[in-house]
Amino acid sequence: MTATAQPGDILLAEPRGFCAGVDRAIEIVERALKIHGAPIYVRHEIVHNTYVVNDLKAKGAIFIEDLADVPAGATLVFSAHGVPKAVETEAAARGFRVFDATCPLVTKVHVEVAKLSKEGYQFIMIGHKGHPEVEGTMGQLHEGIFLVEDAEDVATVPVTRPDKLAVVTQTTLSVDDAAEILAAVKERFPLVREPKKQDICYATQNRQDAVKVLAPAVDVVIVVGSPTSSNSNRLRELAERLGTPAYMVDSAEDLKAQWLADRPRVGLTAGASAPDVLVQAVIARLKALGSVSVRHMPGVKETTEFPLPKGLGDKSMAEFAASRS
Ligand code: 2E4
Ligand code: SF4
Repeated sequence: MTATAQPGDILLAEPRGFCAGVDRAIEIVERALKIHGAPIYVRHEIVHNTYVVNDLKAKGAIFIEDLADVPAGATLVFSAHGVPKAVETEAAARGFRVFDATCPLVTKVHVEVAKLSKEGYQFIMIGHKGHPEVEGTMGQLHEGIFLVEDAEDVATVPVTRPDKLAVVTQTTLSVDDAAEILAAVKERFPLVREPKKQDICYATQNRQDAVKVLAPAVDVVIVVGSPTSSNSNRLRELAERLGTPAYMVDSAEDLKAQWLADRPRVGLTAGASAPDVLVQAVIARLKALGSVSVRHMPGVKETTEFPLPKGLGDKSMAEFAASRS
C-alpha cells in the first residue's frame, strides 16, 4: 500500500487510538460509578493516559497502587493491564466488590500460564521489567517464570526444564523486537513451546502496521500518548527506526512548533489508550501552525468488541435506571 502526501497535509494513521480492551476498561469504571456511586477505587491507572485518568478522577474514581489504601466495603476495579494472583486473593479476602477490567487478551495469557504450569511447564516471559502487565502475568505463578527483556538476556535465563518450557509475551511489545528475542529463545531452547497465536494483540499489531505505512510517507510523525504507555512508546520508536523523526505528546500543548520546521508533511497516530478528543486537539494545533488538510490513510477496520463483566452489562444498567424512576 502506498501513500502520497502533499506539503501541508496531516496524514492520519488507520487504525489509531482506543482499542476494544481500553473501551471496555473505561466503560467498566463509568458504569460502576453510575450503579454503585462514587468513590470507585481503581488499582493502578485504568489505562496509561493522563486525560482518561483525570476525567475519571473528576467523576469520582480514586486511583491507588496498594490495596491497603482501599477502605472496607469499597468497590474496586482492576486496571486493563491485569493483576498478580496475590492481589486478586487479597481483594477477595478483604471482601471488596471487584470488577475486573483486565483486557480479555491479557487474561487469555494468564489462563495459558496457569494451564501449562499445571502440566509442569516453566516459562520465559518476553516483556518490560516493572510494567504492570508483566507483573500481573508473572504474578500468576510463585515460581518458574523468567523475564527476558532482550536477546542478550536469553543467554543467562535460569531455565532448568528446557524440555518443558513455554514462552509468553507482553501484549504491547514491538512486533519486530519480539520476533528477534523469540528467535534467540528458540536457538537456545529448540523445544520451547510458542503460543498458538502470538500474545502481541491485534491492536498492537495493527497500530504498528499502520505506522510502517505512515512513516515513510511523511516528514515527521506525532504520536498521541502518555509517557507511561508502552504501546504508544513503541509507535514513536518504530517511526524513528523507519527514519522519520517522531515525537510523543500527552496533549496538544506539548506539540512544539520547531518539530514542524521544514517538515511540511505530518503523520499523526495515537496509542491504544489515547482518546480521540486529544487527536482532534492536536489536529487543531497543527492547523494553527500551518497544516491545511487532513487525510486518512487506508488501513484495517477493527471490529473487535469485548463483553462487559457480570453486573455492569446493559441489563444491569436498565435495572438500575428502572429502580430510580
Ligand atoms: C492493557 C494491555 O501496556 P501499555 O502501557 O501499552 O498500556 P496502555 O494503558 O497505554 O494501553 C492500554 C493497554 C492496557 C494495553 N494493553
Ligand atoms: Fe487489550 Fe490489546 Fe488493547 Fe491491550 S492493546 S487493552 S491487549 S486489545
